[in-house]
Amino acid sequence: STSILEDIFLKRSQQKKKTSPLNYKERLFVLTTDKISYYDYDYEKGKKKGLKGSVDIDKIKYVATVVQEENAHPDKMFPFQVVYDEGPLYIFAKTADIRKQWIHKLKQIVTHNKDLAQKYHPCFWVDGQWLCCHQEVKQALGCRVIET
Ligand code: 4IP
Ligand code: ZN
Repeated sequence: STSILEDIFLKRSQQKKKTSPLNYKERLFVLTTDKISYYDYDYEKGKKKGLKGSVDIDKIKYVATVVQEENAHPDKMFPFQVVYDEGPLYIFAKTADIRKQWIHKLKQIVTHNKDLAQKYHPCFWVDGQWLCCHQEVKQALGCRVIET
């Protein structure tokens, strides 16, 4: 399907395994009506290389900004989260406007998803806990009601 939005963002590793490193990679994100995919990007050729991962739109539970961490690096000023059954995918936009545009579009696309969340975590999951509510289980229910 055709792409709705494309942008190069920094993303945090999802740490699907307990032993996965916490790191950040620049990826080309492509949003279509059924998937959000991210690719390795070749700056010299100005085109995308291999597919690194994707999230099916119908698995998404909510999309929201994330409260930025104190003393956040300038590259990490505008985080947003795409939460699905595997947990949160943290993405960092370069500007507030681009972040707003992606969240707006994503919310539109997921409107009719089953099992949309009613609560979320406004802050990051770091070092085995949610910075917002200090719960120590990644799957813990959100601590803030989503305003619609
Ligand atoms: C990788 O670290 C990359 O950050 C991956 O991101 C990430 O996968 C891996 O997390 C993480 O271990 P190294 O490159 O140092 O191995 P990308 O796929 O963008 O390259 P995600 O799941 O975030 O795509 P795990 O938890 O998937 O292993
Ligand atoms: Zn919380």
